[in-house]
Amino acid sequence: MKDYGPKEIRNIGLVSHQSVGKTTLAEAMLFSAGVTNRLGTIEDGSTTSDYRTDEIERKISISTSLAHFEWKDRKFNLVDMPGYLDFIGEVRCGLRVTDLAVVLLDSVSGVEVGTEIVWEVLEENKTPRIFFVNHMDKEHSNFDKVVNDARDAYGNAVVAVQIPVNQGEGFTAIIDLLRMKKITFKNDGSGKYTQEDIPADLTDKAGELRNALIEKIAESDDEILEKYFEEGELSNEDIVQGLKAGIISRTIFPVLGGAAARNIGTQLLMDFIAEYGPSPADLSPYPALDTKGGETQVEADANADFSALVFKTLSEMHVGELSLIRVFSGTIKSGDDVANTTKGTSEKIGQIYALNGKNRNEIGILKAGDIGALVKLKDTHTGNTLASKKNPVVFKPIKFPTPVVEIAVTPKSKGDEEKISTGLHTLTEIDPSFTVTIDPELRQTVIAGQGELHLAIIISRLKERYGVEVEQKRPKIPYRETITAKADERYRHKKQTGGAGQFAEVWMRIEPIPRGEGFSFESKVVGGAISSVFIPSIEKGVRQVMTEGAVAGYKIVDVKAVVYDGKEHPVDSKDIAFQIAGREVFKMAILHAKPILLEPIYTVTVKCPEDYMGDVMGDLSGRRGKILGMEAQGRFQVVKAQVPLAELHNYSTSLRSMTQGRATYARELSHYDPVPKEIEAKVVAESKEEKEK
Ligand SMILES: Nc1nc2c(ncn2[C@@H]2O[C@H](COP(=O)(O)OP(=O)(O)OP(=O)(O)O)[C@@H](O)[C@H]2O)c(=O)[nH]1
Ligand SMILES: [Mg+2]
Repeated sequence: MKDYGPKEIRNIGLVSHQSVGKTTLAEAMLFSAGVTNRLGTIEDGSTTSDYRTDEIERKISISTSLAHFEWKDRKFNLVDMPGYLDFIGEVRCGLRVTDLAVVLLDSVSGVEVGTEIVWEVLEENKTPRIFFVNHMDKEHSNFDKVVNDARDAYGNAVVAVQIPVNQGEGFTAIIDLLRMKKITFKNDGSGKYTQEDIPADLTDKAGELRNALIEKIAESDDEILEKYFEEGELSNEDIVQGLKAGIISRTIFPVLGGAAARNIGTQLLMDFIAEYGPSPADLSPYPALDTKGGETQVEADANADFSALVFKTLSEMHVGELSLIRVFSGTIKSGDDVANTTKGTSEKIGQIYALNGKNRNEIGILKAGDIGALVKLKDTHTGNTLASKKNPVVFKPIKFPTPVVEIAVTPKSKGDEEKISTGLHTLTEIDPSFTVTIDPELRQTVIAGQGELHLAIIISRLKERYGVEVEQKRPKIPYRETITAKADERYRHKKQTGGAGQFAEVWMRIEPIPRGEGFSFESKVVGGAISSVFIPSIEKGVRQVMTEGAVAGYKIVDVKAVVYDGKEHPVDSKDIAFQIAGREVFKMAILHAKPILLEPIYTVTVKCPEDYMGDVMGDLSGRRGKILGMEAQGRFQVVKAQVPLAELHNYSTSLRSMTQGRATYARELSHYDPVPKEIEAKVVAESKEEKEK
């Protein structure tokens, strides 16, 4: 392959609601550019980017894939991201290295919830973008309606640069408003086309839309706008410059269309990107941080100091870990020594590859603006920065969404604990939108992610890669025990077996203290009834009960304990005896101080379209939730409520099905509240049952 500079590279990210045709579009581009010699399909599992077994089986994209090709003297890097909401973490990674996002819209459904969610990430990253209305060969396709839909949602920057001629079944022809020609594709998937003048019945519409487009382009640059007022038209040069500027400044979101599965419109899209799409040189410099966290920049220049973002690590069967990187500045070669500036470690660069799905091609060098893969890095993971040791810049970390579903896992066979923990740990490094917490208090390992499918995929990878199977359970709730009354108890511990005996007697008062204050321990023993050396022993015994619980095996909170008297024996009193007496007297006191259970209450924030608000609030109340308030936020309503954690199991899944996937939610621990009596009895009974097992 030719050596492409930062002006000639196009880093394209494909994003959309699920199943709009991103992977199929990537396939059509690769075929059109001659990288593949047949058009793969989702149906027979033969596409370049959905090559993993789980993707082929489920017919959806799960991981980000890379592909590249040459077109019109440009090098295109394609980043094909999944559309299914569970994999939004992949989109957050991929969009960090995208210079131009192609947002696919369905020719019938237009803007969907997945489009809205992706749009938020695009806005955060300020990514230039164009629309591609796909599925134009479907019945009821309506390009104009979709363009209007997008304009309603995203404003006047949305402007059509094409008109479909025969949308719906049998779709083959498109009018290109920049060339002012009608282009007719062969309907055999070859992508071959012929070009003619615009037919008479469409000249008026084409003329009108072209004027609107030219006006929009003129508005992107004051100088061009002046020319436009003087001459009423724009030169080709001005159009290229103005359109490119509008795309970069995000004042123009051009809309194109086609039918990827039939390879119709693909090449017009590729031509459009080659001509008007921003290059790394256009978007340079890129923001970075210096070693002290101060803001700095890097230039898309192959001769500058090296810097790259590891935007994704893939753990591939039989290959090991592949680190996908985008070089933002400088050049990297096999054999180079570079810094991992996120971790403050050093990495030696081995082979460097260009990828087309699973196919790897060793290239040995990667320059500013380009995307490729590294293998066998020691300790570098998703989101890390690699940079020259001379100028060790760091890129801002990738922002991952917090998990919304969780499940507790235990090994199916004894002895697999170690393997599971290593496996899960590696999987979180690959995909930080998934987390693992080992909870010593409840003795459980909890995995959490973006949806049930996300967790199912993690569990199947654990089996595939690490050979371990797990049982899944509903995670235990971290209840707390506390008291609601005072109590006063005495306990004598006495043991006389053979030689040395044990003796200790402790008198103790306990009382509740305000919520959140935890634990307080005091000694008011006078006259040496208990020697001061044994006071810490008593406290140790009490603290043991505080962590183990007295009622149902949960941590005790908000109790004050006072030792005020007792007895000791000159020979038999010792540390262990007072620990035991302390433990037992405290346990008895708790049981007599009207103990109750507390449960964690979460503040839940749900964002959804107005239409679903009633259902969402009704459901929250059904979950013992208290609605705190509601407010409008753009096209959405946001409701805040406090809900017990015990009622939030699988909430994300039911919220999705309740709202056709149009709602999202976040949650955060607020405080602890008493558990209602009937539920408390159940929890206590369950914990007894567990103990007896
Ligand atoms: N009729 C028609 N079907 C299409 C077209 N493009 C894609 N499809 C079909 O739409 C389905 C989804 O296509 P994909 O390429 O997997 O879509 P995707 O956006 O990559 O899906 P995810 O990555 O899972 O979100 C497949 O069955 C494709 O064959 C098209 O232009 N016309
Ligand atoms: Mg896909």
